[in-house]
Amino acid sequence: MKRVLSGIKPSGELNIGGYGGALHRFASMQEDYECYFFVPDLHAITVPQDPRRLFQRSKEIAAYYVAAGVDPAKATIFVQSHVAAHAELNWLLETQAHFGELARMTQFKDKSHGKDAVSSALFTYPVLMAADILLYRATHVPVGDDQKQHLELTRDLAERFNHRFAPVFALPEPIIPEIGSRIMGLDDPSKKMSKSNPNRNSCVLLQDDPDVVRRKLAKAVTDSEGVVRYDWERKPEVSNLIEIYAVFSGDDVAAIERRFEGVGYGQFKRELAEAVIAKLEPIQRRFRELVDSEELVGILKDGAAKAAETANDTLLKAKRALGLFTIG
Ligand code: AQP
Repeated sequence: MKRVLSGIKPSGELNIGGYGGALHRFASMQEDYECYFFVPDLHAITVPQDPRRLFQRSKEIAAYYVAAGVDPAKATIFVQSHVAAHAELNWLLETQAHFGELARMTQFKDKSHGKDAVSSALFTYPVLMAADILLYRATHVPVGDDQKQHLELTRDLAERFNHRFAPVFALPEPIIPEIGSRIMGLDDPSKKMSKSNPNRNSCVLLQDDPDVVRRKLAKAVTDSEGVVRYDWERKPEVSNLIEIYAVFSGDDVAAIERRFEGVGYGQFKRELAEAVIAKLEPIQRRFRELVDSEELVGILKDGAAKAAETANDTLLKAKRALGLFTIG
């Protein structure tokens, strides 16, 4: 059975980067895989979070999963901190992870750069990510470009554990989509579009009104050539907008280039905005119904119970393999 695990951190308001890299594929994935979609709230707190906002954002991310078409009858939707096995397996795997390999993680280097007080949890974040994946014996993990290194570490830890103790874990394969795996900031195509970027014009939020979407995309940086061509080397700004267009329209890059041949950036950006708005509108409608509803609480309770069954089974096997004194 092919099994997928994926999640989006409740570390800020969801933007079209997370949509392109993750959310927009969730609904179709549930047809081909047994899917676990979770809200990684324990990951979010590796950097400071406002507690009230974190609470609300965790609900929001879960509501977006359902609003974007994930069916709780087909996929398991849950919040990471509702399943205690994540924190437990994290600890077991930390005993197997090497300081040096964690120190090589580029995301840690980026996120800790220039900061005085960095939590030790930010450093060990990839081990928790490995625990998330290995608990469910996920065979496939959809990841954006930036997460490839963490998935490699997951495979290394799984192999190390299986070799030293017993074959408890499955080795996951990455699914890196050709389109949408790196959506960059609208203000600066050298930086990933990110929830924690304080510049609100750097991204389109999933909850932005149509006028805000139009304004932000109209302001997105471009070059002065005036040609809609996909070329990350020479035209990163325009390539980024083409990438977003491809995610939201479903068209391939060549078709987009043909469609906008001889047309200026103004027209391209207007049509891009309409494509984004058309996809977001139904998601926003369903999101508003769900976000503070009992229906969502019910989905998450059922999801946590289902997730815990699989997770606890793996955790018990890992504990036994390590020689911990298990009872029951
Ligand atoms: N800009 C992006 N382009 C493509 N994929 C992206 N992802 C996130 N941003 C982009 C992918 O979405 C999945 C969920 O990501 P996440 O929210 O759990 O973590 P993140 O990558 O750290 O996201 P942010 O927005 O940058 O959050 P902060 O600022 O809080 O760290 C992942 O598969 C990710 O690759």
